[in-house]
Amino acid sequence: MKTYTLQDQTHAFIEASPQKFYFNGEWHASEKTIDVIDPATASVITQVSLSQPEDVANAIGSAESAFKSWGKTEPSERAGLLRKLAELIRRDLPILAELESIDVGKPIGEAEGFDIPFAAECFEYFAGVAEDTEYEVDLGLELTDSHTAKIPYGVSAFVFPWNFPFCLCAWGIAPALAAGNTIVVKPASETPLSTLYLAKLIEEAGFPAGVANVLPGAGSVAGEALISDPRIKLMSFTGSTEVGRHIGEVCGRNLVPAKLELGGKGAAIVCSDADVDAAVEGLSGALLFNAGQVCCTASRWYVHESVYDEFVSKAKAHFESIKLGRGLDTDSQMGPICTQKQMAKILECVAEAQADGAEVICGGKRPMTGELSQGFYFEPTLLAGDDSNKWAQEEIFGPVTFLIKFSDEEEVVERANRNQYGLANSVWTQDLAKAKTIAHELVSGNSWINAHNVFEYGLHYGACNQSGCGGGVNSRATFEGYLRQMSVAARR
Ligand code: TAP
Repeated sequence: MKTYTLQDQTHAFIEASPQKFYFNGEWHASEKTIDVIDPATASVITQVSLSQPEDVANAIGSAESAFKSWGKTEPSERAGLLRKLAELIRRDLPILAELESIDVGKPIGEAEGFDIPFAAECFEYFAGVAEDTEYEVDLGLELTDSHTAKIPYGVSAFVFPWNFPFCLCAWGIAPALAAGNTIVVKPASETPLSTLYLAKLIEEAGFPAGVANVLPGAGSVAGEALISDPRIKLMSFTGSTEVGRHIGEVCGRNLVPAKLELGGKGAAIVCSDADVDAAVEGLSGALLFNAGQVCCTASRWYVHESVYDEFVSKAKAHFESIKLGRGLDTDSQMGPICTQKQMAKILECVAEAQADGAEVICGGKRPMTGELSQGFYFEPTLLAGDDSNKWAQEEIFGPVTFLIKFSDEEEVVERANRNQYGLANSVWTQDLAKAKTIAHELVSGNSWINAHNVFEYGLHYGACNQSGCGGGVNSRATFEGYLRQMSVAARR
């Protein structure tokens, strides 16, 4: 086993405890703090100062003042700062990857190979979009000399979850800043470290004071203060459907547009003519990535009866071969669950699924001996049964999937669509024409073919039903969503 040693700069960052929060170009602290826990060992990494409602109010005030000039900057100036930020993220990639690995529990290779570089790319992508957008579009009408002007909203508020703190933050704030909005960000209380480090880089890149503000704080205190402040002009939330519904209600009262990116229970349909090895590898890889704490993962696997036994035995062998371990041990293939609370929830869901008739084909437990018993680990788990089981339909958010045997391809699409969510599904078949038909029939924001978790900047990633509304991420449409349209007209 190769154990990774943290860089001196990472040590220096976490030793500056309690970490301060950042607004109006300055670092602030409150008397209240929270312990940041390493899920691999349940030990305290550092402490973070929790922002209070008055801090949030002051941050919104500074973002409102900063908007007066930031909203009028040339797109090329904003793009230059975003590219500088991307350059700094790449420079400090090892530090950011280490922070993400110890805070979330994910294997260091995942953080180095995906979370951090993909976030840097996001700032570069939206820098380019900001530069090649037409901000005044002539309407060519007969009775009026008129055009549409695209204008940033003003202060945009962001609340993020704990599963991909750095990457999701980039997906949210890059288009908002590129479009000329100012931002106030509340990261999840469990995983604030990489977002606080990002604030340091934002400061170093030279963004004017007040343009970008980062305030960790409790959802029920700082989060409530942020979402309910009437000075915010746009709300963006990524997290659970339950909290998303509450935020939608609060924003509705203030008539603030809300972009809600919520939970999911993706289906994968493995047809009789699928390449079984590729399906097992692709779906297992997608499910076990980030220990299954991925909103868009597939956790209902509908497998055709003709390939079911082969598929299940290969998936079981794959799941049982996965090496659990600390994110910093470079041979770990899956890390711990991010929080103790989430680990306890997964255990409960599996027990309920079993009580409701599901068979546990492998996993279903947390390791209770040795080093792993100290952390929040959970074994890769295959459940099998009927899709009427509650946990075949509701999000578990862990390395657990539900296998369902089917016989009729037309009927299975209808069954897959009988679910409250609408985030991401996939279809597995060697018949590409059939794949496209099924992909279109599946009701979701994203339909993938012979792959699961497909991301590229420019490819819109959105949601429908209980998985969210009001936006989506990663495309030109996302950028346009951070601009309001105004008509300017004179009679001819
Ligand atoms: P939540 O419990 O919903 O928490 C998300 C964020 O909301 C946290 O920062 C939390 O603060 C804050 N919050 C809680 N109550 C609040 C309130 N009353 N007002 C304002 N903010 C409040 O979600 P989670 O457990 O962190 O994340 C897992 C969920 O996120 C899953 O359902 C997953 O599917 C979803 N998710 C969706 C996506 C997309 S793109 N659709 C991506 C990732 C995750 P505290 O941390 O202080 O509690």
